[in-house]
Amino acid sequence: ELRYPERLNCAEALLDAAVARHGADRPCLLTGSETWTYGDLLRRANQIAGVLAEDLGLVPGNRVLLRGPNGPWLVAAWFAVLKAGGVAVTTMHLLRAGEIAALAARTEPDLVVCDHRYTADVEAALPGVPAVVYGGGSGDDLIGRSEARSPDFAAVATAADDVALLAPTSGTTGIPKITAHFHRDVLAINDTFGRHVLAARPDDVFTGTPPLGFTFGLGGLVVFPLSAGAAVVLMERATPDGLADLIVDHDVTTVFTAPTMYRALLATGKGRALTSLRTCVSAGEHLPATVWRDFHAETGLEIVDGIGCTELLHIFISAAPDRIRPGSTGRVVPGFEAAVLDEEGRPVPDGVAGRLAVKGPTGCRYLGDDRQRGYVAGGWNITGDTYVRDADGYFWYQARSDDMIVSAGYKIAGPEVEQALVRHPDVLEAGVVGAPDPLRQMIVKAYVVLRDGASPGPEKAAELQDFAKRTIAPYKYPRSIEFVDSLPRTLTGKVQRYLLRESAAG
Ligand code: 3SK
Repeated sequence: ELRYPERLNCAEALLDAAVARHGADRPCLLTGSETWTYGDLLRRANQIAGVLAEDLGLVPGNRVLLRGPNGPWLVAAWFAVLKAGGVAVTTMHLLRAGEIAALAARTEPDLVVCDHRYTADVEAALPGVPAVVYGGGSGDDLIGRSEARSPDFAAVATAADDVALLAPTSGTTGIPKITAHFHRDVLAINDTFGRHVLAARPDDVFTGTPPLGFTFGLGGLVVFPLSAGAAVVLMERATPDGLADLIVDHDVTTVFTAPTMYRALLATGKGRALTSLRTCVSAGEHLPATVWRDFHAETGLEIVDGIGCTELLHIFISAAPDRIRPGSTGRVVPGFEAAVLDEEGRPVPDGVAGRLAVKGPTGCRYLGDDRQRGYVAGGWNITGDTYVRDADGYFWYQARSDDMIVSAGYKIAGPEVEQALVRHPDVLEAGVVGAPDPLRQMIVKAYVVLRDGASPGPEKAAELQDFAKRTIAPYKYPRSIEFVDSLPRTLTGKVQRYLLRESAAG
């Protein structure tokens, strides 16, 4: 069992402790143009905490919605909120106004901290909520104001089980669920997956593609490297070539990304140049054995697959490199329990497929949500995945057991895309499912019925795709659109998604 002191501030336990242990001069956060040492990050986080607490009136327990692409100031703001005793509401910066409003309706933020390039949607979504902007070089933004502040800030003595993070996760219906995580949970992900699988070292250099607004990224690009005293190279936007070059240029040892990017890295032809890599972590979607083998043949590296979820904060099933069985996600990470259940919630024998359930030190707790009952039973989180466990305790992914579309590591709810499409004046109705895809594993496919007078065709498809990208986060847009005369329905009028899925599978 993991034990933490009763009074624990995870930001202090991570950042102040790293400076004390590894020294202020150690490189911490790098970008293409900047290097922040551990001392720089601590000072800037403290100065921002000063602004939040003293100028903006943040009091412990206040919720701060953070919005921005991966970068050092976002990391500093995250630490600042936590040091000041606030609760960080993590968001994906690509969300549009409607999606932000839906999150805010549930999380009720007291303040927004936003990258200067992403303020428009926030202003539209949260008109009454005070917002402070960073970046853009204006002297009176958060950065400018923080420079006049003391480099020291005494962290608020939060309790280990005070809420530190509110992390949204897309529900299958498109209505987000908000998971609540305690200060101790942030340390617990390092004391489980970090210690037993990753085993990072101070001389490691991390990078990766997941946004910090997704807990996969927050763990992989902040919590794990800082727990080890390692450096992290942060990228705002990753292309396969850009990622490969960055790995080479910075002698990156540890990368966090999804299977789609491992495939794409191979396709760059630069696989053999990735000689500095030691650890490659894959999560977000199932890693097929073929991708594992192709990557191993090209680089000699064994990708560490893992399954995690926002509900449990990070990875709970995985295998360290010397224990990997290609195609299997791995074994339960020490500290967690996992089971495979039938429809009635009873454990099935090894070798039989069922719904994956997990229990552990990091959750699961939804914020004021009736759906808690459907997803959490006796402390077990019922995931949306179908798995088989073998006699050696290895878990083998079979399929999603719900309607979620997992595309290039993003989880996308079909109904949310449908709701976006029907807001277009030419769309009468839409049915959205996943279609198999060689690169992204799944793509979002929309079956669209147009209103009388509108003409189907490639131009209309492109127009609807643009409309979807403007209405919801662009990664959710339907990459394939098929125009149909009607959607298949049951006698009671429900769309028969399984028929659409069969059609999409060809
Ligand atoms: O949701 C996921 O796929 C995930 C994977 C690893 C770690 C954390 C998360 C949320």
